[in-house]
Amino acid sequence: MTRIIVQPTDILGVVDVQPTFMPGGELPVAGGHEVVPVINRLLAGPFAHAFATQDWHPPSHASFAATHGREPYETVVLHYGEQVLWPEHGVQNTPGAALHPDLDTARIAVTVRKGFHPGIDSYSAFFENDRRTPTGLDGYLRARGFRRIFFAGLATDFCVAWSAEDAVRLGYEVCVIEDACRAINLPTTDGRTTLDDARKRLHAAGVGFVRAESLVAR
Ligand code: VGL
Ligand code: ZN
Repeated sequence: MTRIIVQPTDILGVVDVQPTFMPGGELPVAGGHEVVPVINRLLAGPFAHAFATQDWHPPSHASFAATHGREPYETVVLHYGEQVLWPEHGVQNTPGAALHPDLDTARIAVTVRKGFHPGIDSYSAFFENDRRTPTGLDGYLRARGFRRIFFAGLATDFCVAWSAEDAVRLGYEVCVIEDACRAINLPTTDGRTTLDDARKRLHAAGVGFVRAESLVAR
């Protein structure tokens, strides 16, 4: 099915397209680099407007396993709830934390940095992981009149999923461009994965799943 992009009110959300989340980076997502050309095609064609997010942690961030003397991918409870502990990644001003150098940023009007408060993580483009403290992106999007957000980037089951859920909660129409995303895909209970769980939550929230080639400009 073809979907018409309504250029004045549709925006592409480019989530955490940073070398730190790609093979060779600190928190590598399998195939993470493959989203770059797909996103560049979306930015050159169907979408006139885009925003980006950038994971931007201080050293010794609360989401880093080493900060707690723990191993990566263990889960802990912090003051705002459960937190997966990650290898050190997305450290401010390191090469891995830059937007990927091949990303076409011409149509990216705003980049929201997140996760810079030392004691709290931020997966979502809209709120810190307490799901209350805003990043300010909602104000920007509202002021510019955007009503529908198409998400692309990394990782499907964490920052893309949390952003998409919050966007629904804030009243946007939301789609995830599946082939413009890649997942971390951690095992959860009874043979499921974080990607299975994220998909289920997003479907329940009314998020649409689309493929890049189905999107065309009017
Ligand atoms: C992300 C884990 C930690 C993401 C960021 O971009 O999905 N995942 N920080
Ligand atoms: Zn992070």
